[in-house]
Amino acid sequence: MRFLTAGESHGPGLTIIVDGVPAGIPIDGAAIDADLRRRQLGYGRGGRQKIERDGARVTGGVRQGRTTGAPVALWIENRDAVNWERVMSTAPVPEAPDAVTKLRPGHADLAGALKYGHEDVRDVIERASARETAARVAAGAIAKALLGAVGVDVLSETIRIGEVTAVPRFDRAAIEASEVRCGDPDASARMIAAIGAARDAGDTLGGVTAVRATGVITGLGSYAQWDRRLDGRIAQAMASIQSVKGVEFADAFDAAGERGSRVHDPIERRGDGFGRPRNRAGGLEGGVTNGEDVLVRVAFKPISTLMKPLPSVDLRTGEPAPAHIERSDICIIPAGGVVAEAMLALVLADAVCAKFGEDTLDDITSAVARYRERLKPIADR
Ligand code: EPS
Repeated sequence: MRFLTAGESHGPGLTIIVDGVPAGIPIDGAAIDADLRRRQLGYGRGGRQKIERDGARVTGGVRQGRTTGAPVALWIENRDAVNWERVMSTAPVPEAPDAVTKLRPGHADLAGALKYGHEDVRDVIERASARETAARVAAGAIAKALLGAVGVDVLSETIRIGEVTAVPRFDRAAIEASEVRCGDPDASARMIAAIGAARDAGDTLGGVTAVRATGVITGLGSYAQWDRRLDGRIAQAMASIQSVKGVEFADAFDAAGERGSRVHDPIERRGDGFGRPRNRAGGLEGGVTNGEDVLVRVAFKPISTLMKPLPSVDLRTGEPAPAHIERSDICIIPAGGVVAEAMLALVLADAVCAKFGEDTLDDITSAVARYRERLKPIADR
């Protein structure tokens, strides 16, 4: 299962194609839209989220509430597009729109303009924008539907905003009740205060989201080749999210400073099979899922559009000029968690299809049930 997206932040909308989706997966349009709504929420979002009412129109690959095996096509309208018709016109307009030439440090502006030879940074901003993450969340909802049918659930929780940290508890109700998607009410209040203080200072804040997949089937991914290692594939998917600068499994950066005896997870009997009393491997050993929860932490840099801009240079003149200012967010960590859920779901769903087939959901569920029967000590099979 793979997906592609197209569309600009202020163009007519976002196009999504999810290919390799097995037939027979129940698709609930309301569930896709609920995830899109979760991505729009969060204290510290910018004015854009007051304009948009993100919802996905399914335009292919689903009939009578079930996938058909054809590519799933989705469309998300940008309601803001009506305000940008002249600037975003695909046909040339008589008087060219004003060019953006003041470069924002931290955004794709400089690297993108130099790479593609653009003289108007708007050509970079529009596609580099995190607006594209709405498309990822819609694609991720299709992956979550497949995973749900085999008992896998994905959830994220904010564990850091600026200097405020929290321990993840993955209490879904508490997370969704928090304006920053942090289940600890005390930390949540302090995170909100930190975002307010950053806003007052004309500044922005980054943070960390923890993502957990439960019910993970043992044996997804492989150690046999570098590009089949699932931890590597998850890390790539996470690092591709706009603003992401770091990825770790469980608490890997802390574990790196400890002795092996404290870091590796002892193996014990659990039920008919095997289990672990702790999970510092984050559910992956040798690039293969070991049946424990997959635990990933994703670090987002602070948003790079600053209301008090950093020193920069004008792309056209080469003269010093403060960075370009445009409407943006103060903090996107609550939304980033929802995007990270989508990316983890897409990688896991693809790994499920790679192991159990990609034609029909029935083929997959019966193969998973048969396979689970042999996940026990050899003498017990
Ligand atoms: C976003 C939409 C964008 C930004 C944000 C994410 O809308 P606009 O540019 O119209 O305000 O708010 O993107 C960024 C912060 C960024 O740096 O790219 C969205 O829908 O998530």
